[in-house]
Formats: sequence, structure tokens, C-alpha cells
Amino acid sequence: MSHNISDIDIPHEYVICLDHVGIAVPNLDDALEFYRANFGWVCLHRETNEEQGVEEAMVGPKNLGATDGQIQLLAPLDESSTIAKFIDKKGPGLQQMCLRTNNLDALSEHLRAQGTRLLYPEAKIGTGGARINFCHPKDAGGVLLELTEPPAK
Ligand code: MC0
Repeated sequence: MSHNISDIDIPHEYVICLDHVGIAVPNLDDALEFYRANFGWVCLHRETNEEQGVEEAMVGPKNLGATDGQIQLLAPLDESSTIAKFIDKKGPGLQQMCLRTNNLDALSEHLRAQGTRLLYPEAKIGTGGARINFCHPKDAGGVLLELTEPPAK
């Protein structure tokens, strides 16, 4: 497949790193204990996101670097949660992968121009107040691909 140079150069400027992989878990505390006991990783952040139907925790080493990928543990808030549906269908496991961007609007425009479907017409709020959207798994090689733009520090 041939690419126009500008098509591949522009996203590189604003798609920064792998932010996290998300794992659907039935119980957040049990999953946190697994990463603590087996790898010594700690809970770096924990919050409830009612709109997304999840209680979540970000896990990593204590000295996590600014662009190091984290593990996101996602537990369902109730049976209507996307995560509850995922666990019912597939069982606990890898649910999503997330790329970090510093310009979600430009990236969204680029993706739509490529014909890649985004799940939401406008960004929603994700972990730590980030602006988020998702590429549809059918357009992203069978992977639910989240895009996150953390708030400016
Ligand atoms: C569904 N499919 C997946 C998938 N979920 N493929 C890969 N990974 C996944 N996680 C596939 C199914 O196998 C199916 O393929 C097709 O997509 C339709 O699936 P479905 O079971 O009918 O499910 P839907 O359509 O009800 O929902 C799928 C969809 C949903 C991706 C639209 O899960 C969604 O809206 N996800 C985005 C929000 C989310 O995941 N929130 C929780 C994390 P076949 O071949 O069988 O047709 S919250 C979060 O991540 C925030 C807090 C953050 O990090 O900031």
C-alpha cells in the first residue's frame, strides 16, 4: 500500500506513545493484588468513571517514566457496563490498547480522512480528565484502540 509522505509524517508529530493497555477484570482489588504480589507494581491512580461504567486503576512501577506504558485495570460498575458485557462474552482479559496524543482533534480529523471510524462524534472524558475517543475495533485490526489526550500540565 502506498502512502503520501504527509499522511504518515503528520500523526507522528502528535501521537506520542503507548499510554496503556486495558484489562477487563471482575474485581479491581484482586487484580491490583496480582500485580503487586507478582511484579511489585503499584496503583498509580484510581477513579470511578460513571459515564464509561467503570471503576479503574492505573498500575505500573513506582518510578514510572513520563512516556512509559501502564496497565489499566477496568472493573464494571454494574451489569450494563461495556466491561460487564465484555467479560460475559469473552471472559476477563485484554480489552483495549491506548495511544497518547497531544492533539486529539487533529488526530481525529486525520483518522476520519483515512476512513477509520471513531466511536464518538466528540471526545469524551477519560482517565485523569483526559479527552478520549476510540477507533472501532473493526477498523483497527480487531483491537479496540483508545486515543487519549491528557490535560495540559
Ligand atoms: C467488541 N469487539 C471487540 C471489542 N469489543 N473487539 C476487540 N476488542 C474489544 N474490546 C468486537 C466484537 O467481537 C464484535 O465483533 C464487534 O466488535 C461488536 O461487538 P459487540 O459485542 O456487539 O459489542 P458492542 O457493539 O455492544 O460494543 C463494542 C464497542 C463498545 C467497541 C462499540 O465496547 C464500546 O463502546 N467501547 C468503548 C468504550 C469502552 O470500552 N469503555 C470502557 C473502558 P463480531 O466479529 O463478533 O461482530 S473506559 C476507558 O477506557 C476510559 C476510562 C479511559 O481509559 O480513559
